[in-house]
Amino acid sequence: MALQAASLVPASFSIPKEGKSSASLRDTTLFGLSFSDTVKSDLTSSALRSKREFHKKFGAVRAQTVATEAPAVKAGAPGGKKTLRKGSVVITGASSGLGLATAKALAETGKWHVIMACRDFLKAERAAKSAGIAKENYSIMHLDLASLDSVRQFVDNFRRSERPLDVLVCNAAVYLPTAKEPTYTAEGFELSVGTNHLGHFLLSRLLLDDLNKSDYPSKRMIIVGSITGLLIKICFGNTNTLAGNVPPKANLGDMRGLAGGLNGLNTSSMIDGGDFDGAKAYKDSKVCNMLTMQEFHRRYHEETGITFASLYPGCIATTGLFREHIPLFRLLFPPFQKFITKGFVSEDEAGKRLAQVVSDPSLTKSGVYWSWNKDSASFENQLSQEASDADKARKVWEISEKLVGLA
Ligand code: LMG
Ligand code: NDP
Ligand code: PMR
Repeated sequence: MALQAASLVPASFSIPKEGKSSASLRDTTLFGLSFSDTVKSDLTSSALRSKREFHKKFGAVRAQTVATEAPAVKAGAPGGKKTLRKGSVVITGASSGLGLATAKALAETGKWHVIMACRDFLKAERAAKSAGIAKENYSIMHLDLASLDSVRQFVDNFRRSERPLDVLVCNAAVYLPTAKEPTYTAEGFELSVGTNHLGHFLLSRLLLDDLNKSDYPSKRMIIVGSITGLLIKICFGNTNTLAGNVPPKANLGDMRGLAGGLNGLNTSSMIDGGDFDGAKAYKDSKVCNMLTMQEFHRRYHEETGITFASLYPGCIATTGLFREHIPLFRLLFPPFQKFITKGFVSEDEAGKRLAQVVSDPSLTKSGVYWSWNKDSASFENQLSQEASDADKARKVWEISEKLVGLA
């Protein structure tokens, strides 16, 4: 399986040295279908006006692709100062919450072009507009992580856009705490783990090759983790396990459910093989996200120089993540986090934190799980025993690559 994974990276591959320019040739020979045709199918027939907007936008995407072919660093002013081209970052689930706030924070610097990888094109377009993101700083591409076909289609479309990939942010997630019965992705995986972990697992494995081809000085892959099941320093600056101990706790067990495909038919819909619990499924999926980041680091950091990182952005109690929770929870959760746990962070602040992990020159260390203290300074946090277990990480990786058809 390690061989399989390595085969994603072409043998002729060379790692660009920092600061040197080696503009990469991207695969432009994919399929006869045009990008606009593919995304068009996501638009409802009644949305003609937005469709026109989309075509305008799409035109802009194509026009911009030429400019991004420039080498990452080129000699600038006669003084010899080198200039860095705009970075190109893909953010999944950028249509709301943390993803949108991060897109905004990065776009505002003028140094980044954000590819918002979203399942709902019109929602993403409206969100970008109302966040005030300038149109030359973003484009939207369709991605539904609850369908592996869609993930593969996204990768094809992205490659055809001929943009470089400098940073990938796996941010999207669903949380279904009140669901009594499991629901499933297109391939029949329980929806939370299927979307949050397996969809991102396939996406990140496929895009590793593209990241590798980038000549940007600091290439990064970031998977948004959480406090779930972790040791974390929040309250009063002391290590405490309170938040990670709110039941139901994350636990992958022996992964018999995952190995069986989480389909709820001949196997459990839960990773550990237990009865369905939507909150636990989410927390388990976050543990998988953090294990995946570390496995990427172990397998690819040295070879590729890519920085692999995860983070806990703080408790962003106001986002759409809690949309499925009961109204009482949605009402009480923000003040509870603000005034009692003091773990609350606004969407804007959390967006700035994730934007730091994307672009701050001081956050280049790989394999790190970033957190922030109450003065909003970043620090390297410790992962819980389960989330830092190398054998578990390898097992999640190997089972996941079978499930998504990579092994
Ligand atoms: C479970 O239910 C489901 O059963 C499970 O299937 C799964 O979905 C899981 O995690 C998801 O949820 C959750 C249920 C019980 O919670 C609710 O949905 C009800 C809403 C409770 C919201 C919690 C916040 C309560 C805050 C109350 C105070 C807010 C006021 C703020 C105003 C400040 C003004 C200054 O959830 C539970 O886990 C039990 C919750 C029981 C609520 C009891 C409230 C106690 C609040 C005080 C806690 C004190 C702890 C302080 C520690 C702070 C450290 C210093
Ligand atoms: P939101 O619900 O606001 O954002 C989640 C995003 O994921 C939305 O844009 C949503 O799209 C997208 N998404 C959901 N399903 C899919 C799918 N199948 N395909 C593509 N995109 C999808 O929540 P947050 O901003 O809070 O969550 C962002 C990340 O932060 C998550 O990884 C979460 O686990 C993590 N996190 C959040 C914390 C918090 O306190 N809020 C704490 C710790 C971590 P759409 O807009 O179409 O619904
Ligand atoms: Mg939790 C240090 C205190 C702390 C922090 C930082 C969080 C973060 N939470 C804390 C404490 C508590 N929470 C306590 C004492 C309780 C019992 C009242 C509690 C309850 C609670 C619930 C019911 N908390 C929750 C829920 C959710 O449904 C959220 C969840 O688990 O989503 C998966 C949640 C969260 N608390 C947090 C954070 C960051 C969340 C969102 C979690 C995430 O995305 O992983």
